[in-house]
Amino acid sequence: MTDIETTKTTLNKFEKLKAEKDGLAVKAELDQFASIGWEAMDETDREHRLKWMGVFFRPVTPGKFMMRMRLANGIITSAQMRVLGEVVQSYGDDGNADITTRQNIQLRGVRVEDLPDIFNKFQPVGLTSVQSGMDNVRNITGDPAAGLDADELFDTRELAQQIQDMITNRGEGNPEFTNLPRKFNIAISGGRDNSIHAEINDLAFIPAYKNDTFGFNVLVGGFFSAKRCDAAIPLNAWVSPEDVVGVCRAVLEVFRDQGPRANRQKSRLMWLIDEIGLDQFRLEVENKLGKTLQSAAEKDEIDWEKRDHIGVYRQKQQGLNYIGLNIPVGRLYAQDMFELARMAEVYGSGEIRLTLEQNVIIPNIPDSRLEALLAEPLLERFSINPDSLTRGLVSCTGAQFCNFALIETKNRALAMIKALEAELQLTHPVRIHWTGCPNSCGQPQVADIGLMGTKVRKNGKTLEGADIYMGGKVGKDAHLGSCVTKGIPCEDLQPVLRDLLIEYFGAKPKQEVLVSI
Ligand code: SRM
Ligand code: SF4
Repeated sequence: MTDIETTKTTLNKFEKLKAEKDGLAVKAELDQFASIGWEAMDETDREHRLKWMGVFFRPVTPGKFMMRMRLANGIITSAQMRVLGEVVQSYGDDGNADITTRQNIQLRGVRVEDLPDIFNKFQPVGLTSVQSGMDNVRNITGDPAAGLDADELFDTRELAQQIQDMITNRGEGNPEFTNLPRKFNIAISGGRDNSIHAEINDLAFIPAYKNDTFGFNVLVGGFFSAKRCDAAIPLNAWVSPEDVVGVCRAVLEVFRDQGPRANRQKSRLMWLIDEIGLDQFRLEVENKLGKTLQSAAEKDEIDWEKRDHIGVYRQKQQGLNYIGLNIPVGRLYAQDMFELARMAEVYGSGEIRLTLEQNVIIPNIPDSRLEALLAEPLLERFSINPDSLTRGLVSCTGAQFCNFALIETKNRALAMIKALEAELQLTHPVRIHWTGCPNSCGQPQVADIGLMGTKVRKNGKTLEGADIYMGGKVGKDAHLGSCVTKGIPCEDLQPVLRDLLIEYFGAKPKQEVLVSI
């Protein structure tokens, strides 16, 4: 047997399906899928290849697909938001949308028969969902306050868009990067507070000066998976803003051409770095780039605590403000999306931004319009001043729509926070992240308190439960938290969380507060 034949016979299911037919090929077949319907479609096209167009079959709701967009730097216009609102509105009770932990939007309820129509609506407003799932590069994250923040060192918006355009051929789809060994995350930070969680990306750029010139230190290999979680490590490289897109391309080419593909549990970038060593990996990147990389700047400029952007903030532009609205667990309905679009147009510049904490920013509000905006009824639900636990709450999709989930997350997270806020008085936000399974989409390892779904046995019954993570530090000196307690049944979680909040986060029982007053 030749080497090629040996490789072929050992291809895992996912490598096989990519080798048989490029995922992006389904783009030309959408009309055909729409006419035959989801049940008649080839199973592999339906359950896997459609993800190259950002369309995800949901075994939990067969026939009602999820659609994951791409919003570089988390920026969306009011016209785009309205189009997304129209899509979910057309699905009635089945339709809604979620802001994701990568500053992005996912739509629910989508039917295959509507896909051609939906993509026709996306095109004129410049929306794309291409290459947002499976073995592709995920949404490119950047500072939520880019271009607004007087203290920023670099406005990340254009670079985030350029990286996305390079990877997706301006949203049309780019076969150069449709067959990576695994998913890939890229983030770029231009501020001082590491707002993009650089440490949990496969490739991240953080601000750093070299000889008084602005550029970025490069981190590589950060990732979470069910089997292994690692913070990104320094590549010992400093790049100027002009070289960022080129370095992304070079790293992706090395990953694509040399990344391990045999075992899906061992295919993320860090596994390649482990295999060939960091120095060799850096050399391979230089070879693809066609020039040598400069060594990293001695220190980076991440020296602030992470901000959540909830509230009202002055922009660097005289007389303008941005407001950050708390969207509980990121869930939006069509009417909310229309309202946000209207408010962005009436009070701002028609722009909306999303944060990694699943919240919304409306920028460019003149001083004279601020008061009227703050009186809008939507702000009663999407508060600029939420209670301390609501403010720091993040949750992945969970069992409502995700078949990997071991527990229901979003609704439970909201109910739990309400109950704890009724019991406790807190003086500062505590970041609680829920994730429905060890895949860690809700990033429990970056939280003050992280909750990871699991199954537990109690009184002879199998129940939904959670492992508890603590110690996640974001912003400067970011580091990952670790599991401190395993297998608490969800029904017993509230008192456990209450005790943690009292012991470690200065919470006081409300009755005690009343008595001491
Ligand atoms: Fe994730 C798979 C949802 C951010 C690690 N993730 C999934 C799938 C596609 C599984 C599935 O097919 O059901 C989930 C879709 C559920 C649904 O219907 O919504 C899913 N992931 C999400 C989102 C929506 C969570 C959220 O509620 O915000 C986030 C979408 C981001 C986006 O806009 O692209 C999301 N996922 C993350 C993150 C966080 C991040 O990127 O900062 C991680 C950990 C970081 C990382 O990837 O290194 C993450 N998701 C995973 C993994 C584990 C990857 C691995 O290497 O093993 C999987 C499973 C897989 O890829 O095999 C996964
Ligand atoms: Fe689904 Fe698990 Fe990701 Fe939550 S963490 S969205 S349950 S895959």
